[in-house]
Amino acid sequence: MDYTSLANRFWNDGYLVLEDFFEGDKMDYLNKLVLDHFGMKPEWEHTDEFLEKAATEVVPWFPYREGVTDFDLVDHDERFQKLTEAILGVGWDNLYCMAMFSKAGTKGQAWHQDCPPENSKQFNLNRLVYTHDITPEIGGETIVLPGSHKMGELSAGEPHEDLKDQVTLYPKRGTLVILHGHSWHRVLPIKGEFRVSTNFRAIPKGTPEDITDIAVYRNMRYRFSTNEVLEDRV
Ligand SMILES: O=C(O)CCC(=O)C(=O)O
Ligand SMILES: [Fe+2]
Repeated sequence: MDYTSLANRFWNDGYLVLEDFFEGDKMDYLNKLVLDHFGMKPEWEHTDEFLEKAATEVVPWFPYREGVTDFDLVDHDERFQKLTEAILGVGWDNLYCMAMFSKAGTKGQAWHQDCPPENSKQFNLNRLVYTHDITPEIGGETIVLPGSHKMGELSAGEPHEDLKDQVTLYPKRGTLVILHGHSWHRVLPIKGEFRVSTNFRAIPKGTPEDITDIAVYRNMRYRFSTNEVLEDRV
């Protein structure tokens, strides 16, 4: 694996898609673990205001915070760690591991940046692992605007509208998607029974641990720790 050229591509586009990065049987095992945790009808964890305004319907689970270490199957993968280091440099660190579940008929996630983009050196790195196929039938495609990690603040506007030059990703079981936290991205509505993705978030050296507390949407900035709209955008 040519880590340097992959890292260069990442820094150019703001994302990378690597199919068949993880073995299918590991993915099946982790997918079952996530589904067993959530059941098919988990309660929302976010406030009604957030769900409505952010047009984002997803339930997070932080397995390590509950002592569930099975996700080491991914986290301890040497290629995964080397690729992360090629992108973030020495001294990078894990931020947290978050499995995300969305059920049938939900909205997905509106356009957002995971953290404010004003300081280009301060960002989270999403390392998204897909434990089942995302297909046009299932929905929940991940959409990203290439190069947008260098474009500053997400444009204000409709939470879910199509943007020129957006790229639609159909990650499969075992696909790794690496995505810069400043890149403009969203998730389409879910048509199938469920959608699962697991994000092994990482940070470069010197990044505050609460970097993802404030997210930028097209209609607001939102702070999760206080469940607060910090700014309305029009
Ligand atoms: O699940 C995905 O494909 C993307 C989720 C996302 O926006 C994130 O983890 O920051
Ligand atoms: Fe995101």
